[in-house]
Amino acid sequence: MKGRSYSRGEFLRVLVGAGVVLPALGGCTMSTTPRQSQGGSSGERELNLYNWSDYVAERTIPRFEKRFGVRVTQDFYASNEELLAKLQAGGTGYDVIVPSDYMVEIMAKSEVIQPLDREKIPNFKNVGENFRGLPYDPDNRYSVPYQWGTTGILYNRKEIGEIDSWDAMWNPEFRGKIGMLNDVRETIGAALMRLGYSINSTDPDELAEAEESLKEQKPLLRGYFASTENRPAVQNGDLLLGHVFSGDAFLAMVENEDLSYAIPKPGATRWTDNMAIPVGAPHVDLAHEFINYILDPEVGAELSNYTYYNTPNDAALPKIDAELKRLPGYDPPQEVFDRLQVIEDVGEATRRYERIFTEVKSA
Ligand code: N2P
Repeated sequence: MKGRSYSRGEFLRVLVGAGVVLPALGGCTMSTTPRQSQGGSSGERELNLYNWSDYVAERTIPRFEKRFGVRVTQDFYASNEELLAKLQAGGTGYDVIVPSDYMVEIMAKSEVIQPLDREKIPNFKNVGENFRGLPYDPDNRYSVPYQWGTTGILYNRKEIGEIDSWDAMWNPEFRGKIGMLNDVRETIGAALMRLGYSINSTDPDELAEAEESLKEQKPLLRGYFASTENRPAVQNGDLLLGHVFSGDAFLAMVENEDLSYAIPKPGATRWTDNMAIPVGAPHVDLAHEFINYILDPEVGAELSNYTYYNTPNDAALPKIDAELKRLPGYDPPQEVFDRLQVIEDVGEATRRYERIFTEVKSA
């Protein structure tokens, strides 16, 4: 490394290598610009971004601010449902949000996001064929892809040996050392897939079985469902197995070679996250500029080289770190890819999912 463009993992390794102690390493979220009320008298342009935690590169935002003479404020969420609830409560002032596949569809149907002006997003041309016109937004009317990845299990291979199925998360041997995501669709989805059902099942019997199986698993969990906490907990040994998004797993693996990532059998999630503009966004033009900026090849590559997620940007692909491409599971081989499932809007059954998750959590 030449000391200029570290990805996050590399940057951390350099610090650790230099003997710098990072007590907060596990739980840290990236530096954020605190959300501020309006009222700047300078006439400076503002953009309000609401994104998943740990989901931009260190330089993504500062560079945009500089290049466009803008001030960006950022807030963070840990699930699609948290994002939706916030928007439905109204008056958020957000300009750009980053929902996953099924949530784009839900938001478009419930009119909380607005159609994009594609003329203002010339870099859309960089988006790969496989990431355009996906079923949740067939004409990319409301959304353009941001990053993609899988959801699986980050685990301590040295302690428990190689694993390849969801059953490991239900193994009583690992009691107290298992962490599932606090995510209604991912967590019920894991239970459904373990039982051999579709992640999008709306069959009441299959869902009841998934509920039973999550209730059976619950005493084995560390105690609570968590999202951003699972990675650091596996890193510090509090968990042996954590249900995580792939980028989180890869970040942990480059820090500690005892850790591995499983894309479990018989099925696991493949997701695409997307940029969209809420209805009522105060800075719609600037929101388009931001979306276009993210789709720049350089910016897109930098983003994925830092977060360790995959890029849907074909023009960015040649700039993705070779080290990253070598990580097992980063570029799933065809036979693994074939068992991945995409979460879809389940319509009416959404309420049933919500009820099940609430009951599992309070069981
Ligand atoms: C980033 C979370 C990735 C989003 N911390 C999963 N869809």
